[in-house]
Amino acid sequence: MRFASPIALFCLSVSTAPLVAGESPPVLRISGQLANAPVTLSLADLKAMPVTTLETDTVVTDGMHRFTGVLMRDLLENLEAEGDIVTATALNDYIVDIPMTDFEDFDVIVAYAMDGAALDRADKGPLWIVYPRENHTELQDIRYDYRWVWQLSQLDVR
Ligand SMILES: Nc1nc2c(c(=O)[nH]1)N[C@H]1C(S)=C(S)[C@@H](COP(=O)(O)O)O[C@H]1N2
Ligand SMILES: [Mo]
Repeated sequence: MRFASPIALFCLSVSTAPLVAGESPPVLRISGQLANAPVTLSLADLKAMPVTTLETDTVVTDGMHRFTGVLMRDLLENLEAEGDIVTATALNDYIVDIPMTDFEDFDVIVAYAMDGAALDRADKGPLWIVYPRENHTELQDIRYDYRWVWQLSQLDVR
């Protein structure tokens, strides 16, 4: 594990079981205006944070699905992120700017599982930004659809 500091940070601010460093490979790099940048997190790091589940449909799947993950708001607060924009990058080099206000206004999650199964790389995984579009009609809009970054690999706060 190259960056040990995020683990210490999460232990300080989140009351969960201690993490085992190096248990799984990095899946998410977070850079930019943080207390301690960059931070590289594994799935184990994310799973050790408070869990949020969200039931919603999506524009690319049929019917309702139950997503499991971490609130973007919690993740960014834990890292003491300060900024107006989060630039999200995916494994397929898709890039989109997301206003920080989205995470204050809505319970947006970084999902690592759908319907109880891990999201795999061949199908939107390992991480997918998921909006609670079922609960907010204003989110049922193309402006938000393109912020549902699948195969998420990086966040840059500025
Ligand atoms: N990684 C990644 N995420 C992405 C995209 C993409 O090309 N790559 N397309 C975005 C856009 S433009 C939309 S409308 C939604 C749905 O895209 P899809 O139909 O290509 O799955 O996902 C968003 N997330
Ligand atoms: Mo799109």
